[in-house]
Amino acid sequence: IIKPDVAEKGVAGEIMAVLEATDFRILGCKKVRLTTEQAKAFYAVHAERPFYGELVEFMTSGPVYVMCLEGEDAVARYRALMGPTNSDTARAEAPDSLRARFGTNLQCNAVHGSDSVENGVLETDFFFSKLERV
Ligand code: 3AN
Repeated sequence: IIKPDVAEKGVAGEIMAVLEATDFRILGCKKVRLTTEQAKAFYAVHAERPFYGELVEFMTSGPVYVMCLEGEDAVARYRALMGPTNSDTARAEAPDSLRARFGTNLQCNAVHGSDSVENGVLETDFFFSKLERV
């Protein structure tokens, strides 16, 4: 997901170009504005975390681009490409990562990625029908 902090900054194409240049195939892609209910459902795993409310508010604050990606070792490779959760940490530890380059801080960190293959399946099923993944 290209999150609301950057989705309308004109860098979505740049982020997608990085993905394609690093051997990810974009099987599905769309721009959506999540409702509160949808964002709550998507982040249900974080429901007990103290930042859940803020996270839902942030993720519904503007449009996002959601993508379904395919590639060799895609989850691990994409998480490395994203960098650490906090963009400030990312700038110190992984300056070429997407969160270092495009994000601002812990919450406004530009991009989301699934943390396991299992969650990748659940999360892409959340956004895409079979017809939309080609
Ligand atoms: P990641 O996205 O690196 O897997 P998670 O799953 O721990 O990180 O967190 C999900 C999202 O919640 C993060 N991308 C970030 O936007 C937000 N987040 C995580 N920790 C905090 C926090 N302490 N305060 C505010 N937002 C947070």
